[in-house]
Amino acid sequence: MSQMSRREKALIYFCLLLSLACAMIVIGAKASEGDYIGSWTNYNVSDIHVIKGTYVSGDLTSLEFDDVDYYLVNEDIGIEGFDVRFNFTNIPNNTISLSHRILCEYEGNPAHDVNIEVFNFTNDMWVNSIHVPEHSLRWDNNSMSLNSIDFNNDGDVWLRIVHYTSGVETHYLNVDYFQLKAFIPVNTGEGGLIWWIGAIFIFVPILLILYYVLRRK
Ligand SMILES: [Ca+2]
Repeated sequence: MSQMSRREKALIYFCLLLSLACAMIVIGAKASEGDYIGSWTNYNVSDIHVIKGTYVSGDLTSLEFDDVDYYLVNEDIGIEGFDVRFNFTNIPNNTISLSHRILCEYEGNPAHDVNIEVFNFTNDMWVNSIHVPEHSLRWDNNSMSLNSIDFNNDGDVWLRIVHYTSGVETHYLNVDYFQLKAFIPVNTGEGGLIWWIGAIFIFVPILLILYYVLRRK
């Protein structure tokens, strides 16, 4: 093998430093709490249960698209207006954060309390209430910032929309679109696009160096 020039040596050192920097970024980001490398995956509702209120129309597919095809529930009169459960299943156990996307409309009294809540399996309680206003509201990428250990029970995540106050028969809940979003880190190999890009940047410079050295022999 002939002797390397200073320019060739500099190129090899540069490639090695690039690989090292990429490796540190990938490993460091994975280790930083709240800043994992991974991706958000959307999940459709698996089951709906109207605990209180009166079912009017719609089904699971109504909740999959923003298309004015609603899941519609009428308030019960005189008692707690409605309590509609939206269950999600097969959520990966390594999910570290949960969020949701919803487009719904509460056609009722703005003074009434309508909330989206999530079930805490550790405390056995509905928590993290988000108030739903009277008229149409689109929530997109609205992070609930949940530590999914408490809210992901072996793949099950439960959300509900609840009307605490007494119902009125002319009031309705329309849900056009509802999805759970789960942030899945890449260390299990799911949703690993960003990780793979980082990995490629780690190994490509090394492969280029090997190719260059072998070619010179
Ligand atoms: Ca719809």
